Amino acid sequence: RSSFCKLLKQSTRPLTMSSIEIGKKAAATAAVNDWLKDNQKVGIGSGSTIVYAVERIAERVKNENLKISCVPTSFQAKQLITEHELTLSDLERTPELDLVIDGADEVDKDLVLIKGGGGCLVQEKIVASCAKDFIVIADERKDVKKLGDNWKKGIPVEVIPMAYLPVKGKLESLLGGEAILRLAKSKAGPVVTDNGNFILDCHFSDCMKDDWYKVNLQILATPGVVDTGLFVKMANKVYFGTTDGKVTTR
Ligand code: ABF
Repeated sequence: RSSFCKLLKQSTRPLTMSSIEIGKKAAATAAVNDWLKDNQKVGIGSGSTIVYAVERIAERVKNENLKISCVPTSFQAKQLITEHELTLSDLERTPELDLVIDGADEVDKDLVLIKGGGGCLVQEKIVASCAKDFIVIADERKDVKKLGDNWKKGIPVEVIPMAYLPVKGKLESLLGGEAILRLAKSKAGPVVTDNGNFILDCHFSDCMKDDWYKVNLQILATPGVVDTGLFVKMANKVYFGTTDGKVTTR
């Protein structure tokens, strides 16, 4: 009887993707369909939405016999590229990119982004800065009126480990909120980035929301800061996918 119940449970379990995943896949697929062209050099972002973009890139490379080389923004991205048998490159061989596709944690009405929830903000910003077109893909939860509306972790800031405490104090006075050292899931110690650095998740007061360009420069001026997860005036276009598979762009 118990095995019959087990079977029944299995057969009635919904096999569909979660609605959030539908949105991520729709945004990623639309962006790759619109932007990927033969002979391009493409930067590959990090996170969960980019997985769908890489799947679509691999599909198009195979079906249309495209020649594409890919530059990763993280160890995860590098693995995705090789797992999908795409051509792996780097910024030494390919310093200028046609296109970069990446996810985001939040996107505001002016296409200012918060990135770095996955801890890869430095490489993501470097790679994005080398591209002619920087295209962002996200599910609709990431679309906000003002940065900080949904993303409660604040602005991720990568810091040199020996400087994290003085930087924390300076950023707390600058931003008017707490700068929290990001801990590993096990809580055994800080998260260490692909560059061997720490991350401070910096909460900010409401008045910061008016001039992200200036806020970014102020954070960067603090010795010990490597870079911030604020991407200002970088994205060309953002694709948002909805839970029913529709896509809107900005
Ligand atoms: C990377 O992945 C990050 O900069 C951002 O934090 C995150 C977005 O992740 P997901 O696609 O899983 O929402 O792009």
